[in-house]
Amino acid sequence: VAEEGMAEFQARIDRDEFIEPKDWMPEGYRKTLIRQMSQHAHSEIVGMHPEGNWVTRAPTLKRKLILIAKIQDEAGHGLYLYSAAETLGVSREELVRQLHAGEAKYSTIFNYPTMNWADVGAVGWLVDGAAITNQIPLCRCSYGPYARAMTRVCKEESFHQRQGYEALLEMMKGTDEQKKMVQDAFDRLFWPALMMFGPPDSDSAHSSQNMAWKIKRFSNDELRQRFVDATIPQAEFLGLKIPEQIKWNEETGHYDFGELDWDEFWDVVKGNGISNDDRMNARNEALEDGAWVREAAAAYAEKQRAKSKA
Ligand code: FAQ
Repeated sequence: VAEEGMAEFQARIDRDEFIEPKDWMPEGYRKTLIRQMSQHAHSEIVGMHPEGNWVTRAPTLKRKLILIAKIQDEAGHGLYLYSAAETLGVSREELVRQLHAGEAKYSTIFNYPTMNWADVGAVGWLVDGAAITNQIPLCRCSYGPYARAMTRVCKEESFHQRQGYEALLEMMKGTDEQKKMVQDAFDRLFWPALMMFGPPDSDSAHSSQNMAWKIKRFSNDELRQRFVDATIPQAEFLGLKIPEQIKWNEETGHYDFGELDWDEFWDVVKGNGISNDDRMNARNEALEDGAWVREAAAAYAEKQRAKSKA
């Protein structure tokens, strides 16, 4: 029976049908989706921190408003994703517990600090840009609630990407010092942004099964290449100096960019990045600081329940 179920499940996937929460699914499918969706949700929530660092120091009222709106959007993305993950039978409390206990992963990129205002623009341009490249195919992933959440998330990320690029364009019209800040942000954040796509295909443990289940539609390396090809012309338009190892390859019709520092990547995954501790401390402090709000809300709900019974 299990084998028949599996064959029918794969046949549905092959017909490009969406799998919905109450449908039968293999345990491995459920598990890998909970893993990926929760890591994705955690990334959205932890991703609020590097930009949150700049709300009080945004250079103008307009930039501050845009930044606050963007950070709120990221919180919203985290909430859609936790809700979508809950349809697989895990609670949001449990997922958040795993994050705070250091048991769950989130994207390595958010363990790099935002050192100057240009970094905030670069997060929008490069980090949201990489996120969209990875997430557009997820709008067609086989699990319905995840695919539907991604449709809205991608629309919002597209605004985030443009606002970041526009902030940098503005700085590139400014003083030499401002131009240097943009170059510095690009030099530091470009490579970590490429690591958002995950390890090389040869080291990607989940890829082949997740491609067969159409959770993934393209491999880590394919999406990374797509992002490099789209981003280098944008960097040139900004007037940035492109790293020497990046070269247009006439034969392949793509940019070559050499090997990334995968030791650094795994080191950050393990928790040893520059900002890993800061991010987790900030999350844990926020959890403690917010305890009274949760207690008050629960007490109020209990009171209302008692009243409606009376
Ligand atoms: N960081 O076998 P694979 C955003 C882990 S959202 C940390 O290739 P898979 C919005 C991976 O989990 C950014 N860990 O794994 C925003 C696995 O570990 P496990 C987040 C990573 O799942 C913008 C192991 O390595 N987006 O930025 C990373 O097939 C601005 C082996 O890897 C998503 O999560 C990494 N970079 O492919 C917010 C998108 N890469 O679980 C605020 C959804 C890999 O076995 C401000 N996720 N690992 O212990 C995905 O598409 C996939 O999960 C991949 C990885 C492509 C990330």
